[in-house]
Amino acid sequence: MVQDTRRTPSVRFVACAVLLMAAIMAPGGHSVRAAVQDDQAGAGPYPAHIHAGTCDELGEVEFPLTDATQPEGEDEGTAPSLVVTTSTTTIETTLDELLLDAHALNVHMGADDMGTYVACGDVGGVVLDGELVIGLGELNDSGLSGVAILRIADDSTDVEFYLTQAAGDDGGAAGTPAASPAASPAASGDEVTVEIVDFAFGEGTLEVAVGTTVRWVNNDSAPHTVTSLPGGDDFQSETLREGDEFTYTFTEAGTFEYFCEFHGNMAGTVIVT
Ligand SMILES: [Cu+2]
Repeated sequence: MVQDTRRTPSVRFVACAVLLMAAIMAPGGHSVRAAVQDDQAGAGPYPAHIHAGTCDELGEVEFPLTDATQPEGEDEGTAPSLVVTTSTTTIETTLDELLLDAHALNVHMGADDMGTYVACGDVGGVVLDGELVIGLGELNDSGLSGVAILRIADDSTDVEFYLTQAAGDDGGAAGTPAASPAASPAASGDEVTVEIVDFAFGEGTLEVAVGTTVRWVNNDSAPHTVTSLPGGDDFQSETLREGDEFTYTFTEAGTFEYFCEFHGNMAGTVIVT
């Protein structure tokens, strides 16, 4: 068992892993999600690779893996599970060769945000009955963790992995109110709310009068920040988890651009007049 501090299993990770293994092993556990939920947090697709090196010190990409996506099909069962994405790839190397040097399975936020890593696992541990099971730990507060299975297949290796959003972060349809955008940003002298949902800041651009207080509410299961450009000089929120808020009062006219530190492609603008 490979153990290091970064992978010391948090309660959340263990909960996820247990849920995942239960889901994987449950007979007939073909809980699939409807396409409607594709834009849900945690739904991917997530690009992934096996890199040389470790999660702490990633090297070159050695084996690209297929993107992790949700299975398509009809929902079955009486209640939806947490969002799960999966990926299966056969790579042209034996498991023995792979284990000779350090390797890590690293997962990225998306094709347009390869710079943000969401989960990673070092390739090592007990090989039992031709299979090595590794844990994929959360990175960058993505809320995503999972399990990968590397299976000996003749002269190649089948790599399969599962990712899920942390339990409680996203209970599926029931937990989060449907996006009924209260974020139709009307300019007002008092307070305007921007809803953070589906990895976006409301409608992106907001126009307000000088003196307006803008209130950002994170309705995503993923954590975000509200960070002014450049460098959070004007305003900088703490990490906003689901349900958290951040407010800032704009006392001067101008154009204020901001972004999320975890998701570089999440950006917004406040135009103050
Ligand atoms: Cu974000």
